[in-house]
Amino acid sequence: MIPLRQIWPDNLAARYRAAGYWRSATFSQMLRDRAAAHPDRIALVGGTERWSYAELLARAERIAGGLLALGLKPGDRVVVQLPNIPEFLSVVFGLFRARLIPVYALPAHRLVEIAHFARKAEARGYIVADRHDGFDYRALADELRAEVSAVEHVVVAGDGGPYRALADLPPPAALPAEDAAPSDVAFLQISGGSTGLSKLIPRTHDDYIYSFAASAEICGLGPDSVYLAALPVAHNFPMSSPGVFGALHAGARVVMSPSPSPEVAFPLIAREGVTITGLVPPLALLWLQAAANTPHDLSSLKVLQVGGAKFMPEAARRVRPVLGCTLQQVFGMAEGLVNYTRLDDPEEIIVGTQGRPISEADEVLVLDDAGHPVAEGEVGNLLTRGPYTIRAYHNDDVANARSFTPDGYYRTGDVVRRLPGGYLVVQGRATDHINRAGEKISAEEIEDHLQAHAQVFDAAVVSLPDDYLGERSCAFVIPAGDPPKAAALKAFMRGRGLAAFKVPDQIIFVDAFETTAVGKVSRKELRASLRRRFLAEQGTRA
Ligand code: OOB
Repeated sequence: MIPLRQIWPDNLAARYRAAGYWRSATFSQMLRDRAAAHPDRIALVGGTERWSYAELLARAERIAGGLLALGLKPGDRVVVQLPNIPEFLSVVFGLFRARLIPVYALPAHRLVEIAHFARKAEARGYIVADRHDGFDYRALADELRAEVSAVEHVVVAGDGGPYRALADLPPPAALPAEDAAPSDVAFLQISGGSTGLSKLIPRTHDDYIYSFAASAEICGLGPDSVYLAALPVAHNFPMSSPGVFGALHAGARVVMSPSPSPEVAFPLIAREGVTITGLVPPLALLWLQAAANTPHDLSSLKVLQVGGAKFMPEAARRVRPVLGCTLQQVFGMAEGLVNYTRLDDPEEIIVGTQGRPISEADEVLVLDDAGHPVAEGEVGNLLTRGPYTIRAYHNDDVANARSFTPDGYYRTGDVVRRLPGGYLVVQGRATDHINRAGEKISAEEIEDHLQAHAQVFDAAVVSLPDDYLGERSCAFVIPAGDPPKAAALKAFMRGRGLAAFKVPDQIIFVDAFETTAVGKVSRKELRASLRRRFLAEQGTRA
């Protein structure tokens, strides 16, 4: 197995420890400490379950022992694909306790993505829910095992069907006496996937615990806070900004919402006295609309976080008057750096910027295309390094060479302006991905799938502005002979086992792509020019 590593240079690591950013703690220790300090306090609410901190710990330890009894060995990687149910947290804390490595997949992922994660991580286990949102994950497990035979163990939260149910693990094996080391990789998170398939992001106990503990402080979390996990909790935003882990770190309560829709989330806010939650911009728009005449009492909500994609100032301005709470913009990335507007910032900053970094140790560069720093307020490429930003992806030399500078800065691909005080305004991005309501889609990956269709000669996928999604995906397709029906091409894409959000929203057939005199053009220029021409024809600005 390729070892998991995330290594900062010694001098920086020493600085991060000395400054107290890295606190030499592990996930298991954190849960044990909290359960010892306030065993009976409710940690987690979901469905009909209400678990105290002591109960969450007991369940995690039971799962840890059961997974080891199944035959998984410390160090093994386990793909976790669970929706927002309490078992998400008992499972991942169980994995940490058994020194197994979770690989986080989103409920929307399908065979293409899951098989990729399982192969890249060399996973031996797969933990899923029985069904969620009308989809049967046990059937996906069948397909995964047919494709990646190394995945020997499937465990199902709910009705196991042909597989082992989580509630029915074998009698627990002895747990490892030693905790992981704080500098060990705790889990693999997945990247937004700006080029090609998602990369795996190794995060250590030290760096991740720092990021959510500091986030919890910035977001004002305390024992009386109630965090609603509305977005899929496997994503970095609801997981750690401050998310469910930040809430547990603060001794607060986590409420799992099975869906982010106002119909499901509003009654939970009212019933549980939710004080803070996080949304992507399209959902925030939906909530603003629904809140205007809801019968549910939302007055407990103090902070609405919005991030994952750009929240436009006009919508941002409406949060306080409509919801009666503070907006907090969150601009983060699974690779590390997270920026927040602070709760007491002036309204212009809250509405008009995407916040500033968590830490004074976050080093931020804004560079022109030649690599020179731009003046304050000017547009440039964002690069960063710091105490919770990775230095390398797992098992991907090509991506590492492209995404990191020799002195360890991560090239975010985002184009920003930096204002006085370090506040960042996201202007766009340099890479060709589509940010569809916070879900990142690689143009390249989708073009590749389109080309697999017999009636597709060539395809270029671009983002188009969309009032609701922020961006939607549009595939320009040169047919090979008779063009297929757009609906048939979409069905073909779904049949490839891709997450549904990656199926192009719009397909436009064209006769040819323009070429330069030499007869070729970079994919990047091609996408840009197709997008420009289309928008000009529509009379919309790019
Ligand atoms: C979050 O993480 P990822 O890894 O899914 O996506 C990161 C990318 C950023 O590089 C940027 O392009 C975009 O998503 N993004 C934003 C944004 N927040 C993220 N673009 C504009 N405005 C924002 N507020 O999306 C993520 C991770 C942790 C916290 C929040 C979001």
